[in-house]
Amino acid sequence: MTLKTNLCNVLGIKVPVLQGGMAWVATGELAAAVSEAGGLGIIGAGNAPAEVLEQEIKKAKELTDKPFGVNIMLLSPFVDDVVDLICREEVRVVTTGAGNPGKYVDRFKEKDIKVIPVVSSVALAKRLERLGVDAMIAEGMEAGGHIGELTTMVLVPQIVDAVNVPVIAAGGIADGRGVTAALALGAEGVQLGTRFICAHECTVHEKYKEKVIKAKDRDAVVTGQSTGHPVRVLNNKLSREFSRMENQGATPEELEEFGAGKLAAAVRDGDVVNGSVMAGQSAAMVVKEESCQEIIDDLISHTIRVIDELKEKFGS
Ligand code: TUI
Repeated sequence: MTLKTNLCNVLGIKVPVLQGGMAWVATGELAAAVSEAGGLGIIGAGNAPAEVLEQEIKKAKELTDKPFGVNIMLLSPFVDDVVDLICREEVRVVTTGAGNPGKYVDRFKEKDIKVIPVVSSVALAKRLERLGVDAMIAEGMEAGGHIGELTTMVLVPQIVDAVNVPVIAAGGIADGRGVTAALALGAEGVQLGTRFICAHECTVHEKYKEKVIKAKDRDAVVTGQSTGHPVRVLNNKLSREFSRMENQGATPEELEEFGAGKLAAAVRDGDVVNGSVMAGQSAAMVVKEESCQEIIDDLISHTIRVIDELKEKFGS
């Protein structure tokens, strides 16, 4: 038994599961492992220069023949170089985050690269559908990292009603119950970030994985509300210090300077005290380290089980 939706045909994947293109976390190795497992692996370009991303794309191409994607973080200073590189490398799928990718859509379409923006409002979704994007990710504020204002539960059905392209639900999904809920809301696929942080193939520092696995229900907090770029992280000394600075009226520039390099410190050096441990609310539901294949197989079998149980309970 498997789970197929139209999105699988659009993207050339076996199961409608995308791995979030997390900055610093989603390397070529992780993306390739997710694609090999039947989902869509996505490399996170984050704030990296194009040369760094080029190496990750090369790694992914060595490890898999299956389609994979690259996430463009639109606030990156290197975004134009990254777009050039993706077109040159003919990456099959692009997802975007943290802004409006409108001005790049035509260039990707010319190269037959599928474009899937993250949208956090109905207005942006409608605008991007008119430009011809292939699908959209409706990401609720349960997600980790940079977030919008609406929850997955209310954002997904509104985006589904507003557009005709396939919608992928993200934010707060960690198991088959979440996948089932997303499908019930009208999504044709799901994107998970936090659970894939704890994949064996994810190269983040072990301490980062441990912090995610130990997280409890209220440990994923939002900082940076005052900067206009709210970010969800796991509570630690850094997040408390950041909130204290915000409450004392620090300027967005001061906060940005204070936050610089902190994600890398957590991911690469394992500094989970003074580093930025970005993760979603679903961290509390991630209980062990597993392979990407185990994660995807578990998601699909759990979803099928939950749907069967629902039919038994309520179906005729
Ligand atoms: O992009 C993400 N998650 C991220 S990006 C990131 S790196 C970063 N670090 C610190 C500050 C800012 C970024 C870490 N995590 N998720 C996708 C996402 N996109 N969430 C929200 C949005 C979004 C927000 C506004 C998408 C579109 C948008 O449009 C604004 C507009 O122009 O209409």
